[in-house]
Amino acid sequence: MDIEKIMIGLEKKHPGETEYLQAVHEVLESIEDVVNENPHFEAAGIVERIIEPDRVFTFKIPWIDDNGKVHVNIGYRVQFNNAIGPYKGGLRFHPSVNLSILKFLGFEQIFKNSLTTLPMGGGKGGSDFDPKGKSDTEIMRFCQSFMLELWHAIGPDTDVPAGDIGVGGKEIGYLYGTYKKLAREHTGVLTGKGINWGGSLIRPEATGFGTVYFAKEMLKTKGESLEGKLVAISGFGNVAWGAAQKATELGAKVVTISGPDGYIYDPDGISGDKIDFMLELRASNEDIVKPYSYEFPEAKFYQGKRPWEVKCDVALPCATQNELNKEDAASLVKNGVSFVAEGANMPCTPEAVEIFQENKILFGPGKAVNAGGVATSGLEMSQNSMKLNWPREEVDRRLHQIMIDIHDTCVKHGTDEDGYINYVKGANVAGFLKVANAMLDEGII
Ligand code: NDP
Ligand code: 2IT
Repeated sequence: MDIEKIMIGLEKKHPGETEYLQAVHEVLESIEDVVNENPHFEAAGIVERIIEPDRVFTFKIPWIDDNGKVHVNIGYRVQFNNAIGPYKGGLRFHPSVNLSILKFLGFEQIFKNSLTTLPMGGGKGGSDFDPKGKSDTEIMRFCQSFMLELWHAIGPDTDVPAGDIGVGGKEIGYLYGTYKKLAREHTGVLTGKGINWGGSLIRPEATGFGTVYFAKEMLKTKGESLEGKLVAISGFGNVAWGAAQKATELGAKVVTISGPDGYIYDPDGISGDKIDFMLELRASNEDIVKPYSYEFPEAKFYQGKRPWEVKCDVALPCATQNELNKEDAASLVKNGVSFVAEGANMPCTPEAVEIFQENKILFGPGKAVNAGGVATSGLEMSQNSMKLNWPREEVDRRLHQIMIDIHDTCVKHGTDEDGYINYVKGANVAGFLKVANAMLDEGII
């Protein structure tokens, strides 16, 4: 396989789609050996076919604000690959959203969903709509307009969207209500639903919990546990709070959270009522973490800075893509970090990942580490199909086991000759093999 040639061709077709090209490049580097060892993959054009989405929907979303003013946003759904199950992946509402970002997320989702062991293909969607500062009725009207276009393209056995940045339980509710009205059916077409209308227990905290379950397994390979460890977390959204809660429960001390305005360092640990306050901050729709330092004076706020300058044993980037660069990685290494696990999707730049790996620091990539979110979405789909609800303990037990299994799969496919576990390689190879073999079985289509 000639990676350079494939990348040049892809860039020519999709100029400027930097995040998408970055994600593809990383996967190609990891799977180069298995593709070369399996000429039937090349003969069937598996790589060329897996790196292009099956189709992309783009649509206009007009909506009216509370003052009667008309706004127009752009909506997307990228249906990337359905070789092993219906397209599955979140919706992101954020002003930075563009096709490149959604294609990178949809591409990553193929391998992540494959790793979960559940039958789900890869997809992603969203809009450049900014939910920040919008009233509930504005968000509702926007979601209704979004679904008016999208509902034709999705279905419980076709494509099952969920949440991501800017899309939580509230938005899923409005989207679901609109779908139900248009399709005249009550099915598991979205995940992350409310518990009274088809949702699964544990789904809200699943990504954060899964992240920590995975990190726990990483520590175990070195004979260590989270007990007494200092943990730095970025972000303060859905993934960050679940991770903070579970890490604390397992005996670690979480010393940072962050928002776009800067980060909070709390030497006493962010736990209990402090996590509740973190959730209040997030619900305020203002997206700032500074008020935490007014509420808890022992905590310090660092304006415009990222948490990667603090001393910690474990770093969990849980905010957004490319939020941890090579300088941040060098600073973490200097301060003695031993484990880095990505709660967000692709938060570490390729240069940062290289620094961690060169220094033999165990590094878990998002597609493995944060797969607990979509895995629990898969469990929600199973419950919807069976028309029953599992208790909290049952969902948590399954989630935990799935994370242990993903970890073991990464170790199996990613352990180098010197014993270092290259989780990036392990996740990409294992995720790829299952999908590639399914594509082989299903023919060139
Ligand atoms: P949320 O919307 O709950 O939280 C993300 C928050 O982080 C946003 O409010 C955003 O603020 C803020 N943020 C953005 N950039 C930064 C930054 N540089 N530093 C600190 N904070 C920032 O989203 P989630 O928690 O759901 O998602 C976080 C990450 O986890 C994303 O990468 C997502 O793709 C990934 N993920 C989510 C899953 C899920 O189930 N929700 C599953 C797997 C992965 P602002 O709007 O101001 O930028
Ligand atoms: O990035 C992700 O895996 C998610 N945002 C969750 C997707 C899902 O379908 O639950």
